[in-house]
Amino acid sequence: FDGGYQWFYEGRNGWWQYDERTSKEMENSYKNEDKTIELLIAGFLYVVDFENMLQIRRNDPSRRRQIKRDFSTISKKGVAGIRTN
Ligand code: V3L
Repeated sequence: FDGGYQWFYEGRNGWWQYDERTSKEMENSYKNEDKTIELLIAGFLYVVDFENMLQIRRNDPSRRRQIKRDFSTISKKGVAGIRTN
């Protein structure tokens, strides 16, 4: 979307792009300067912490991943667990 930016979460040795719907939700919250939002992903609730740029599983905060907002053209593993390269 906007300016060619997308949202990404950390994988084992690279970045995964968030699915389209979630990315849009994150972009809206980011623009709104929200500090956190909650996401439902594959049956789990996650908190996105925009101040620390982390995604944290609500019922197990040890499960955390770095996130970033970057150009949609960066090298990535795929989208939401679906490999594209
Ligand atoms: N979108 C989709 N699936 C997610 C997301 C998300 N934002 N966050 C976690 N999961 P955890 P490699 C990832 C999945 O953080 O080989 C990738 O999408 C997560 O999937 O412990 O390590 C790949 O499918 C994981 O399966 O709560 O790069 C897979 O890992 C599960 O939720 C392997 O990627 C638990 O994640």
